[in-house]
Parts: sequence; structure tokens; C-alpha cells
Amino acid sequence: MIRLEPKNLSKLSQRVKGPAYDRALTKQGIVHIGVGGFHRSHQAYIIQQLLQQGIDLDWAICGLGLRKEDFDLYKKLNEQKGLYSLITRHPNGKIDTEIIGAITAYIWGYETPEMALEKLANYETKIVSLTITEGGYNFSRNNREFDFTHPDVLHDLNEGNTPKTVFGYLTEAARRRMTNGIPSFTLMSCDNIEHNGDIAKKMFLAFAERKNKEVHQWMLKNMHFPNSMVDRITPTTTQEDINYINDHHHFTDLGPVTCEPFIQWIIEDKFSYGRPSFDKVGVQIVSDVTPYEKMKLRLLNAGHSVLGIPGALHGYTTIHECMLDPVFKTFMRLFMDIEATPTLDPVPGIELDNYKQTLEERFGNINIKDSVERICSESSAKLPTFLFETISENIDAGRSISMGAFIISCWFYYHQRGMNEEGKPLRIIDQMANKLKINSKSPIDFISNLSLFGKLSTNEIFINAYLSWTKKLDKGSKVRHLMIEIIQDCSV
Ligand code: CS2
Repeated sequence: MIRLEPKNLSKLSQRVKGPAYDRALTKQGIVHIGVGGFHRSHQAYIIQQLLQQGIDLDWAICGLGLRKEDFDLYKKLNEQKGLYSLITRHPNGKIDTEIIGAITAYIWGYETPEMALEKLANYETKIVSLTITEGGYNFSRNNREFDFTHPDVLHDLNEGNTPKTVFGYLTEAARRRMTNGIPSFTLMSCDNIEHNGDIAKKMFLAFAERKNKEVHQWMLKNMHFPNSMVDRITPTTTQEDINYINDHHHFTDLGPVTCEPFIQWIIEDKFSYGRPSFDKVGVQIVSDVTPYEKMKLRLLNAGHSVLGIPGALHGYTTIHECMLDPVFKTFMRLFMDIEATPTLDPVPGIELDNYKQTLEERFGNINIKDSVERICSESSAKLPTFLFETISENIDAGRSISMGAFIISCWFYYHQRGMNEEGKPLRIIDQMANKLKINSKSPIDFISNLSLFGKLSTNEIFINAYLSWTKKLDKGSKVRHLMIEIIQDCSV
């Protein structure tokens, strides 16, 4: 079987769409930290569309992994010299496959830190982009301040230590650029956090200020941090995806990515050292991204959790399976209409009803098989952004929080029981899993963690609503049954 690698590209081009540009002529203007499925279905795909037009050849991507766990992808991508297939699965069963060549190198900084630093400090690097996950910004939920107690952060603050964290790496890279008179790169966060650019700015500057005052001043003056809203549902790659490439296109790809057809990227025009012609490939450039990101986080991302957490307890394994159940579908829509939408600001050019309708269609895409396991993973980092703010604002405005509180009570049982209602164990993937398990002795203990639940942990209205559901679940009520109860209450 022919393998996916540069020397086979011309042969493969008869079977499947691929890079029509000469990869050797490109320069790596972007270094991306946190290459995963999402980066590869979103940013790398967009960059490929630019390169295909023969423009912006200076903006190819060098992937950078700083964690031990990045080894697996490093190995796969290095064997294929950054090439991989993107499999886009449409709701009607149509499948498009495209070989993406926009990632032209990958550095595993965990093993070769100096190589990573050199790349970050290189004058050709003009943008450093990030998908380091919601939890990667190292701030406390409670006051949104940088957490200086993290052992790796303490390690990185020590003079002369080789960095371990993204904060250590980027501050050292900034120091080298400052010393060598090289302009600052733009730090472009592509994570699902409200004001992701502002948060990145606050956290990276907080670290730099402690590490080196001069570098901190230089970053403050020269480094820009655009806010952005990024969107494309990208399930975890499965063996089925690997087999699909084998069976249908007759070549071997060690790391394909599957995604939905929908793609959106809205970004503020705040760049330190130039940017690709994003507008030529459908990226929207705006002066303020706030209303868009709030809409996406509180409808799409929260909608996912609202389906996924009770879905996992009920025994569903994918999001589309939840959507096929009228109870889950109606519940999710009611949550969006009654609890999420009132917290949103007007969104220029977007009709919210249409947006929500599109979300229902996207969630219902039967072909992408997005697992509830992926949706529930790292909920301790996701829910504070996707859901807690909505609940707090509704409390302040005297509005209903019934559905939001119900989801948190399901989340409590998810950790306490560790199994679904059919008695099947759940695979819980969360950095805080142990802590949450220990805290799940009682519903009150569960929400007592101030740095996670913030002001909700002491809010009487929230506690009462949340306990009213945990009591019912405790007495044996089934999740789906309670969802029906809530739906009926809403229609009275
Ligand atoms: C999901 C997101 O992680 C999650 O819980 O909601 O990964 C979502 O699929 C993406 O943000 C879509 O753009």
C-alpha cells in the first residue's frame, strides 16, 4: 500500500485533492503550539486554501509540541513530513477528502527545547498561534489571575532553567527577539475562551513580568494578541477514519482528521508583524469579536455539554444519537432559547434563530460521529466558560437557571457514579478527575471548590436549584425523565 509522503504526492493527486503548490517554496511564518485535530481541520486547512491560490507562500505552518504526550503526533507527522488527509463528512453522506500540506515541519520541543526556542525567535516566525485548550492558560477560575503556584511555572521562573511551559518558552523567545532586534510575533489564541486574546495577553504578561521586567515591557509595547472566534466540529480520529483512507483512496495515512463541512473564523485585525490575506479565504476580519465569541461559546459549546453530560449518563455515545432523541433535542433547544440567548448581545449580521437552527443541523450530522466522551472531556476547564457565566448572569437578572443547574447536577453524578444509568463504566478524561471524584462525596462538597465554581459555590439561588435536581437523581429519577419534567414545566 502506498504511503502518504511527499514523494508520493504526484501519484496520489490522481486519487484525491492535495497541495498544488510547491511546499519547498513556502516559509514557515506561523508556529503553531498545540497541533491536534482541531488545528488541522481549521487553521491549517485555511492556510492550505491560501497556498493553493499561489499567494502568501510565507505563511506555512511549523507545528510545535511542548508536552510529553505530543510524541505520538510528532512521530506520525514527521513520518509523513506534515502531510495528512482531511476527511469532511457531510450530513447527506457525501465525503470530501483533501491532503493538507500546510504544516511543513513539526518540532517536538519536549525533546529538543533549543530547536523550539530558535524557531520561535527566528525572524521568519511572524505569528505564534495557540490551541492549548481552555485549561492551558493557567488562570484561576475564581479571580481570573495567573496561577503562580503551578510547579512547572515555578520551575520556569528560575533563572537558567530550560522552559517546561508555554509561558517559559514564549518569554524566552521574546527575550531573544528583543536582544536581536527582531520584531515581535503576534500571539494568536485559537482556544474556546471568551476574550481569548485578552486572556492570553493577561497570562503571558503576568508570567513575563515576574520573569524579566525588561522583556515584559517589550512584550507590552510590541506584542499583539487578537481575539478570535474559531469553529469547526472535529471529532477524535478513529480507526474507522484510517480504514476509510485505506479502503477508499488506497493509501496509508497514520493520522487523518475528520470534520464537518461548516467552518468559521472571525478575528480582530491586531497583528504585530503582518498576517496572511485571511479575507481571501472567507475569514472574517472584525474590530470587535466579543459578540461572536460569546454567541459561539454559550450556544454551540454549551449546547454540546448540555447534550453530552446527560447523554453520557443516559448511555448515548455520540452527539447525533442525542439529537435523534426528541427529548434531548428539545431540551437543548429550550436551554439555548430560555437560558443562553437572553445573555447574548446583538451579533452583527447574524440572525440568532438561524444560527441555532444551523447548530441543530450540525449537531445532528449523522456522519461525523462526535463522541460524548470528547464533549465531556476536560469539562472542568470548559464549563466555567461555556456555562457558569450564563448561570451567574441569569441569577443576577432574576431569570431561570433550571436547565443550567440540572446540567451541573448531572455532572456531579457523572463523577460520583463514574458509570451510566445502564451500569456501564464511563471513561472520564479530565485533569481534575481525581479531585472531582474526591469532592463528589456529597453534592455540596462537589461545588465547594471556589477556584472552580467561583461565586456559584456560595450562591443560594444556584445551590437550591442544583440540590433540587441532585435530590431527585439521588432518589433514583432517571436523567431523561427529569429532562421531560423540565420540558413540560417550560410549556406551562
Ligand atoms: C466542543 C468543541 O470541546 C467541546 O466540548 O464543544 O470542541 C467544539 O466542537 C468546537 O469548539 C467546535 O468549533
